[in-house]
Amino acid sequence: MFKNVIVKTPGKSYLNGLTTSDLGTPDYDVLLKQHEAYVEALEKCGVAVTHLPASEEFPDSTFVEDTAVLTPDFAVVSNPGADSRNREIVEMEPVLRKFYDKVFHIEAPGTLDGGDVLQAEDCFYIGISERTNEEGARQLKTILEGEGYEATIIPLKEFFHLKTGIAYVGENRMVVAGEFIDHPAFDSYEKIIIGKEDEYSANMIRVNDYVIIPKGYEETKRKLAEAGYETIELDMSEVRKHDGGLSCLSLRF
Ligand code: CIR
Repeated sequence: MFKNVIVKTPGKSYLNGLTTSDLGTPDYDVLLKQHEAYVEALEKCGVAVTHLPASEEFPDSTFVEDTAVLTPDFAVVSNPGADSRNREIVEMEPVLRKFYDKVFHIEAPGTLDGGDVLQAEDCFYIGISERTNEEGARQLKTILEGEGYEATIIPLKEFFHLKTGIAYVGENRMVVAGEFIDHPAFDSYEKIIIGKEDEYSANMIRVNDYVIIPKGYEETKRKLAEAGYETIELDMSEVRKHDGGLSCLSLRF
């Protein structure tokens, strides 16, 4: 069960943020509405929402997930791999300290984005990506193992972040797309397989009694219903334009 989430309103500078997509320029007003709907959905899931104001200095800072890795007992402040995003952690750490006494850090030359970290019960999976390097992954693995968790490092082949293509929805079930469908690291899980066309919908979040999924993926919705999950669908169009998904917009703990 998650009790808390942290979110941050997107600033107008979001339009100048990083993206590799060719989906066009985000509409800021629509983005704000989509973010509001996201917060409402989280409230429906029964979590307390810490809602941070927009930070114009950091165009991508609404993607709070990348700044930390959180467990019930401790926080790990990440060291984001994109230069323009790295100092987002300076704004986030004081917020985390309100909830946590035990705070670890990923230190340079290690880099790590929270989007590359997936938790499934007591096991963590850490992707090595364009943003998370081997040193950052190794540091996180050492921290997690020192605290009694298991951690497996997964070099990525295609996905942007690890969680771009995989989600843990509880009950030993992994939602997998692309390179993770046949990845041996996930063989012990029951898999919900997402086809190429629906790949974007693999970035979903289980929050207490609901699974929040992007709107417009009927097959994904059907597969989750078949597995017994109640879903909430959200339009993510303006978030997707800047390579973001449902997990990126919150820290859940
Ligand atoms: C970036 O390039 O960093 C942002 N435009 C998107 C970050 C998405 N975050 C995530 O997948 N955890």
